[in-house]
Amino acid sequence: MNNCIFCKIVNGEIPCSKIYDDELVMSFLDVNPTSDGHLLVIPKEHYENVADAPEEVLTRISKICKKMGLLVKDKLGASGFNIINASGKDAQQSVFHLHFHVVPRYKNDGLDLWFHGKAGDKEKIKEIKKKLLS
Ligand code: DGP
Repeated sequence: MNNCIFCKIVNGEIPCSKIYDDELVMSFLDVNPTSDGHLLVIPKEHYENVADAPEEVLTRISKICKKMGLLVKDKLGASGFNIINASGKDAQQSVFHLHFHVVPRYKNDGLDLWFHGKAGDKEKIKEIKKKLLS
């Protein structure tokens, strides 16, 4: 893909702090880290997001996300990690080359990356279920 920043990273046209590389997948440090060791895991082929990526690519990415999560626990002393993906502009995706964030978490790191949902309307949930199963 012309002009895709992550394709340029894959092709070595722009530098990155590479941590993992195989024939399908790469992982490198995010330039705008949310925590120490924040990594991105991407396919080498260009896919826009989860919606257009083949299942075998997603399977490999998920294995490497686990590997990277275990790496930050082992090497950086993270006590946990979040694996986060944005698929689509309205889901806050900003780089349109599929990627998963592996965000290391540390005891008392003060980050709050989780949902703060409130109890949903039961009728609406029923309607949505009907639509999804229709
Ligand atoms: P998202 O909102 O999920 O599309 O996040 C894209 C991430 O990509 C964001 O955390 C910053 C990171 N990023 C953007 N450009 C570069 C780059 O050139 N190099 C690296 N290492 N990360 C980048």
